[in-house]
Amino acid sequence: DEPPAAAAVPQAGDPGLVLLKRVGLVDPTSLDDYRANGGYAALRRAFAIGPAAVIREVTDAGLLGRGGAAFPTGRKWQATASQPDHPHYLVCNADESEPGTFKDRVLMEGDPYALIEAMTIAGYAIGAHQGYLYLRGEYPRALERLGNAIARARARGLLGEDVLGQGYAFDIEIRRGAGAYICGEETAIFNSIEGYRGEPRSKPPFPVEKGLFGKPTAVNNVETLVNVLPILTGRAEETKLFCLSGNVGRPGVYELPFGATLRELIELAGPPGAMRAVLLGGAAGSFVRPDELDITLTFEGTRAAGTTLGSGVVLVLGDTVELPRILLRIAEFFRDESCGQCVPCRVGTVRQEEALHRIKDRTGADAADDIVLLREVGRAMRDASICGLGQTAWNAVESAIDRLGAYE
Ligand code: L3W
Ligand code: SF4
Repeated sequence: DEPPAAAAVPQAGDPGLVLLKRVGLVDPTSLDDYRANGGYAALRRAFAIGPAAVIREVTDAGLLGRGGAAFPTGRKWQATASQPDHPHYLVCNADESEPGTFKDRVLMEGDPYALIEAMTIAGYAIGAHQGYLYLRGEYPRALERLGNAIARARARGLLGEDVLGQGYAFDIEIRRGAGAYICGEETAIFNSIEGYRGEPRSKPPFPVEKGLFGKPTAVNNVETLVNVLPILTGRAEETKLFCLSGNVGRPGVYELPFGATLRELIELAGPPGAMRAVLLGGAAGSFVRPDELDITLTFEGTRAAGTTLGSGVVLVLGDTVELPRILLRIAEFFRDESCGQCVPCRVGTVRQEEALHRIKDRTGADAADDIVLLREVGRAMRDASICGLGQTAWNAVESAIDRLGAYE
C-alpha cells in the first residue's frame, strides 16, 4: 500500500530551498511549468560544456551520494565514463525503502521533470544511452507522474534519439520494485531488472566496472541526481533533505544547509516534547540521546559523534515509548527482509530477534547473557555479511544498548 501522507512540505516557498524549490509550487504534470521555473537550463549547460566538464563540476562541488553511503558522485561517474566496455548504463535507485525515508517520494511526486533532466545529464556524463529508474512499487503517484514526465519529455525531444537536437540519444525506462527492501541494494536492483531474484551480488567488482547486464553502470539515488541541477546552474549552496517523523508537531521533509544541528532541525517542526531518543539514519542507523542534539548534521559530524546521517532519517521517540518493543520491531524487519543468501545475515537476524524477544521484559543481570550473545551475533553479521543489510542489521540495537542503556 502507499504509505500515509507524511510527506508534507512544511517549508514550501522558502527562498532557502534548493532541491525542494519547485515542490508544491509548480504543476508536476506540466513540462511547460517546469521549463518556466528554470527547468532544462542545467541540461543545456551540460551540452555546452561537454561530459568531462560536467563530471569535473560535480567532482569539484564535492557531491556525496545521498542514498546512505556518501560515496563521491564525481568519482563514480568518472570511473564509469572511463570504462572501455560498452554500453554504459545509468540506474536511478528510487526504491526508497529505508524505514522513515520519504524524501525521494516528495521529489518525484512534486518535481518529476527534475529527476528526468538530472538522469539525462548523468547519462550524458557517463556515456550511457539508456537509463533505468528503479521505483519503489508502493509509490503509485510517483509512477504516474514520472511516467507522464517521461512521455512528455520524449514527445518534445528531451528524451529519445536526438536530445535537444544535440545528437545525443538517451531514454529512460521505469521498472517497479515489488516490495522487497533488499531490492534497494544496488546489485540486487541489477538482478531484479535482469529478471532474476533480487539478491545482492558480491562486490568487487563494483557496478562502475560490471553492473547492469555485466556492463559499466553508475547507480545514483534520486536526491543525489537532483543535486546535479543546482551544481550546473551555479547555485553553490549545498543542502540536505531530512525526513522528520515520530513525536514531532509537523512531520515531513525538510531541506537545510549542511551544518545545521539536530536540535535546529527538530525545532523546525515545532517545540519538541519530552523525548527518549532520536533514531538517525533509519533502521540501519543508530540512536542518539536527548543530550546529544547539538550533533552537526553533516556526514562528518554524525560520523564523529559515532552515528550516521544515512539517508536522512530523523525519527523522534517520545519519552513514553517502550524501547524494547521498538528494537524488536527493527529486528523483525531485518529478519523478514534478509534475502537469505548468506549465513551470517540469514541466521544472525533470526538469532538477534530471538534474543530480543527473550529480554523484552528483563533488565540488568537477567538480560546480561543475551546481550553478550547479541554482541557476538552482531559482530558476525557486520563482519561477514555480503551486503549492507546484514552489515547494518545490528547498528540500531547496539546503539540502544550502548548509548541509551536499554535493558539496564
Ligand atoms: C567504485 C569503489 N564504486 C564503493 C560505490 C558502490 C555504491 C556506493 C556506496 O549502501 C548504505 C549504508 C546505509 N569503486 C567503490 C565504489 N563504491 N566503493 O559507492 O557503496 P557502499 O558499499 O559503501 O554502500 P551501499 O551498499 O551502496 C549501503 C544505507 O546504504 N542504507 C540505506 C538504505 C536505504 C535507502 C533508501 O531507502 N533511500 O538509502 C542501508 O543500509 O546507510 O551506508 O554505489 O558501488 N572502490
Ligand atoms: Fe542477503 Fe542478508 Fe546476505 Fe545481504 S547480507 S546478501 S540481505 S542474506
